Amino acid sequence: MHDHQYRESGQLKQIRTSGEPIRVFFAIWPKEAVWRQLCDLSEKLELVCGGRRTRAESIHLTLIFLGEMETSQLHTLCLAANTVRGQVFNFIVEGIRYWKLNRLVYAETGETPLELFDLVGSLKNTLSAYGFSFDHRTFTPHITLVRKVQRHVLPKSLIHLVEPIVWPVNEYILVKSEQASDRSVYTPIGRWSLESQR
Ligand code: 2AM
Repeated sequence: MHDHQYRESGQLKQIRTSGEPIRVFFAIWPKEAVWRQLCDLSEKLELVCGGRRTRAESIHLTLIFLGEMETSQLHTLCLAANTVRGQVFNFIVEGIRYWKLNRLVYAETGETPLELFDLVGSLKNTLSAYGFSFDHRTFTPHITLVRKVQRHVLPKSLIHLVEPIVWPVNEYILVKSEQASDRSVYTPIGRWSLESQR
């Protein structure tokens, strides 16, 4: 085991890693009230659509999926993230959609906040400059709520939520993804604060 140290909002944190390759992605993760609302939504959808809802603790929005890398690269990845600047924003979950090709239902926003586009753009530029590779397709924010959907008849009240979910975002995280027998297990390994709007 090795300890990697990196700066996180002025503090030093430690990541314990083995010599195995590690699968990682950057994401935003809901807390408390927003988390509960997204869980409720996934439970309702599972009843309507069949399939398997995302486990409560795994609900998130991916910013950049990096995939597998050597654990020795993690230190540099965190140093790169230390140089990224982003601003706080509200992500408004306005409704849900069915993605036929992947047989999943996800939550989406009507208009992606500029701060979110800027954050992802800044992460992409910085990670590229540090030599990391990832998928360069246009960022389409989505929160996967149900997989392996069996019925794609979605209730109108959920396609456009009567009460949109307002998700205040003030940090983003680096997540380790591990494959358990039948599911992915996500563990946060780094956390970076976003700056308050002036
Ligand atoms: P998904 O929810 O649409 O599957 C962890 O796997 C996270 O990274 C998920 O949010 C997943 O999106 C996203 N992701 C993006 N590209 C991926 C890829 N090529 N393989 C696995 N996950 C990917």
